[in-house]
Amino acid sequence: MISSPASAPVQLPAQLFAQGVSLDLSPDTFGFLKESSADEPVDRLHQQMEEDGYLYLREFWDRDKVQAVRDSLTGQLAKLGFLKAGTPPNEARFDGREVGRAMGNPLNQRDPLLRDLVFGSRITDFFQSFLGGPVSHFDFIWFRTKGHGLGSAIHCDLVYMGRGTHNLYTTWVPLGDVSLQMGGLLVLEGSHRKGEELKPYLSRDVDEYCTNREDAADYASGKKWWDGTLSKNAIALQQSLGGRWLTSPEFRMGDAMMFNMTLVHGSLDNQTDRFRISTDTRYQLSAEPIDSRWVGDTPPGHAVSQRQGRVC
Ligand SMILES: O=C(O)CCC(=O)C(=O)O
Ligand SMILES: [Fe+2]
Repeated sequence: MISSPASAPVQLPAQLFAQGVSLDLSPDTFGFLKESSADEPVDRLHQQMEEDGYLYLREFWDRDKVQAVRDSLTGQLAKLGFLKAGTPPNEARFDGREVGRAMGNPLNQRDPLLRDLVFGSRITDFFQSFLGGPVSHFDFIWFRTKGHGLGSAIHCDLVYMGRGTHNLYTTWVPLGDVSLQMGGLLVLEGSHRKGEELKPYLSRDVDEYCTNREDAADYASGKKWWDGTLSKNAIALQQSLGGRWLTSPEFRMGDAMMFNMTLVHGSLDNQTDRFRISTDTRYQLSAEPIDSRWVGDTPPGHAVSQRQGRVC
């Protein structure tokens, strides 16, 4: 049993896993995210972001609005044949076939309901006030449709999107209620303050390679790629950096989880027979430089054309 900030004690499942590693669920190594509200004064929100590296905003959007997006995406999954035959699409029952990683995910980037949610005025007004000026977002939307099995590897977002301003924020959006067993976002407490320890990692970029290394040609041609994983072992990483692993007792439709580029995170493995569906998107001041991999009608993303060599 462990207390969540605002409510009754939460009954934890027997085990929770990150990349197959069973987490230590004792209170000094595991806990729940602090909750904030978008209505708090902006100074308070800045302070919270500074302190924690994230803002977990409950009920940021109307549930109905998020449900409409979920309906659209589960409808697409059903049409594409990913859902168990004869089950209601809203249940998003996994049929054993993975939908694909964020880069190759077949869900529709242009879905108007989704774009209205993640790029609409509710969130852009929020960031305009939070950042203190007109905001832009990356055009690319990262879809996560995780069936039974491993969650996302542990990483910081900076290594995937650090070619523009680092004053950049991710918003992770659960498109359905996500139980502990279904595997929501998992963040390492205080890790955004570990700049010194993480310097060698944070100074890298997944599309960069060392021209003075033997395998430079393999990286330049796309034969090899570093996937940006910080660690495959959540326990070992926690032992070296400190902090508890944090998640929500239940991420609910309508919640928004915003965090900075240096917060260490991944997601819990999915122990259920349903897809965990979420998106993540990025916001920054329009006046600051933007990482060109993620803008335009068809952002190049991690295409080989984006590889850059340097002497390391
Ligand atoms: O949803 C996930 O599994 C990972 C999300 C993530 O890495 C992000 O939001 O930056
Ligand atoms: Fe991430």
